[in-house]
Amino acid sequence: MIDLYTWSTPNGRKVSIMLEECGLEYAAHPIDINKNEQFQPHFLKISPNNRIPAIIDRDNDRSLFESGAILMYLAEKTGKFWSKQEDAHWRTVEWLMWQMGGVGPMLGQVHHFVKYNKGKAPYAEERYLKEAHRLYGVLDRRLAQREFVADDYSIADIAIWPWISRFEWQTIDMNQYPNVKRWYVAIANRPAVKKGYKVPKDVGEVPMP
Ligand SMILES: N[C@@H](CCC(=O)N[C@@H](CS)C(=O)NCC(=O)O)C(=O)O
Repeated sequence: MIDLYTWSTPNGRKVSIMLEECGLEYAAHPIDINKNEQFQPHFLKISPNNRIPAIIDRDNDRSLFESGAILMYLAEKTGKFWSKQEDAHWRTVEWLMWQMGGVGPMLGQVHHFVKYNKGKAPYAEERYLKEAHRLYGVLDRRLAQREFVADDYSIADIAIWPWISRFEWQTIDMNQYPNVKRWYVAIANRPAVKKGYKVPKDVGEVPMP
């Protein structure tokens, strides 16, 4: 049994999608970041960086924060979505880190400046939109050669996909990135993804390009 502390955001959805994909039993506990619930002392004990998501694995009482670490932990626990074959294993890590270091932080800034604070900082909008297009281009070129980013469907895809699901917020026309679009739609149609997307609350269907 896993306790998941989360909210309806890309980083939170990575973990609910992974839990659904692995078929693990879990209970979702909403941490409403719009109400600053991420600063509650009980949450800070397991997530000292005051950010969702975090988990507690009740099988061993281990707690973890940082979505990338949680995905790796759940993949190791279940033996799913992270190849043990050496090349595929490290390709998965490579693209997972690409998400954690690039896609998340940069697209997060696009949401901040372009979606929520449009017109306040034109240079920031230009910079982060340019970076968003660069990252979509990198992903598109990668997916031109393969079905998924690493080997088979993996924690790298599970980490990247929820950020791409905000393509409308990012003002991205997915037709400019046909390989990303094909990959995005294929993953969006997975039952576990549709279910995990609605955790901790149903805010509508997965956006389709
Ligand atoms: N690197 C972290 C980022 C987590 C993160 O930025 N979470 C956001 C929601 S997507 C959050 O909790 N924000 C609350 C805050 O900024 O105080 C991870 O991947 O887990």
